[in-house]
Amino acid sequence: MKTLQRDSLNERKDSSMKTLQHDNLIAGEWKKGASYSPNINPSNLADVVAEYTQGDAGDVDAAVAAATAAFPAWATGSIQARSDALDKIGTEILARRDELGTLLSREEGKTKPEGIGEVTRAGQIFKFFAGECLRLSGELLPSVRPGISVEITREPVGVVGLITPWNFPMAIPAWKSAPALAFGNCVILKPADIVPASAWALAEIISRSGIPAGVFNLVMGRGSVIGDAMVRHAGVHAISFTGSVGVGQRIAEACVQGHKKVQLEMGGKNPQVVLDDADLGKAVELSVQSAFYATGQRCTAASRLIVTEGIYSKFIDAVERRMAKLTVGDALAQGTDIGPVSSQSQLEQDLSYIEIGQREGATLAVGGERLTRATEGFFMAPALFSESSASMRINREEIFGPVASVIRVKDYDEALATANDTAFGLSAGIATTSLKHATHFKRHCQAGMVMVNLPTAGVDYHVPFGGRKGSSYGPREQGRYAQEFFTTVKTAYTDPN
Ligand code: UN1
Repeated sequence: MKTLQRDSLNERKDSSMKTLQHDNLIAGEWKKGASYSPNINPSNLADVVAEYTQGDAGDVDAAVAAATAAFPAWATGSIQARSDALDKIGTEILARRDELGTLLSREEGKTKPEGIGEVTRAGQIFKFFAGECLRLSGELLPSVRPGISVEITREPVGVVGLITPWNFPMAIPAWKSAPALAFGNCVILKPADIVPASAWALAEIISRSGIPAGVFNLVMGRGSVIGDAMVRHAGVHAISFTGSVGVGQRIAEACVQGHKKVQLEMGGKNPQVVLDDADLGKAVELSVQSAFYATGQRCTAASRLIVTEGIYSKFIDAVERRMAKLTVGDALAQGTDIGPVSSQSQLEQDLSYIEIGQREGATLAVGGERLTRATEGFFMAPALFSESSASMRINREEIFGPVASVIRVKDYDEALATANDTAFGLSAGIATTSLKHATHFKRHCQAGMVMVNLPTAGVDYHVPFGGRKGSSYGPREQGRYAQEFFTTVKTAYTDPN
């Protein structure tokens, strides 16, 4: 598909149309990087959203210098000014949610309602942290030594680097940037290479919010260049990353060497348990939602449907019927349920797992093939494997596409053991009408988030987000808990006499 991308570019040049070029935001100024790269719509490869600059290590140096210079005044400045700026950003995002949601869907490929929903979430996150920065509190304790007091306060960490993935081009930049800024840090945001438009739009809104120059910087470009320079830069004090396990591991190692705080959100292989006593209609709906919406490209997606034998056949039949009604197509077209896969390399990975699953002996019950539509795009039919077993690669490795497999189990105990039989631990769901099993599952599943009769994906913005085992590392994101990562604790002793 690389060739196709080049073709569409040549076409554009031949017709000498002028494509808009977007620059990095460094020290309050828009700065050109070394080159420009086209942002291509995965629903229509002939559609170039715009061109975005590609920075280099020198741009990271400049952004760190700007953030370092801006930090003292921002860190100790008015929390009212911070709150007002965050509120203004949230208000503008919400007012422009249709336009920004459309842009997001055009560059990433999730459907327009999903794009608008994500932008709405981003606006709400800024509003939430506009309040949260006024509520940052400490503790006052007596010392074990008479007459002395001890104050425990939270201070900003310093210059923080935010490295965000392509599957939530606006919500994840928002949920890392908003708490970072709320608690007095200076930010360098490096969005995923294939989705710069939403992050650029966010940076442009932030640049007009009253936040001083240098407090928020955007450096676009390749992870191997910009991300690498950020994690190795001595002037960066913390890195918050969402992305793959492999990259997360390398970032963690570099951060430990450089004594940086680090927060990682990585993969998932989330189980959705369905018990015999589940409400079948509900179980089908939430499984299809979790597995295939947003094209399955969510670290919270359910990819292992663990079903007890009494409901197994009914469940498979009903899921197949439901999947037959899904419309796969252009993300911006009305009536599309499932947009395209976001990139050629992701599509290749998804299709390779269809082969792997079949080779391993799972039954491909529905879908799994590449689809053609009116425009050239990365369309794929959502795939369901049945008769799969827990040891197969399709049930152990994160695929990150519209692919789910069903595992048949005897009873609740086997379902729980199978749910926990994974290297990951982000989200876990159970569909049941049994209070006893729901209660037991909430306590005993090894995941950071548990959903009872709800999809594994699609979380609230005001409560902690994160997982266990190979999924996450470091403090939780979001909600009040975000202060754990974006502040550092100071313990002050006073003898007033
Ligand atoms: C959600 O399910 O609502 O990258 C959010 C991801 C997660 C976000 C999921 N960090 O898919």
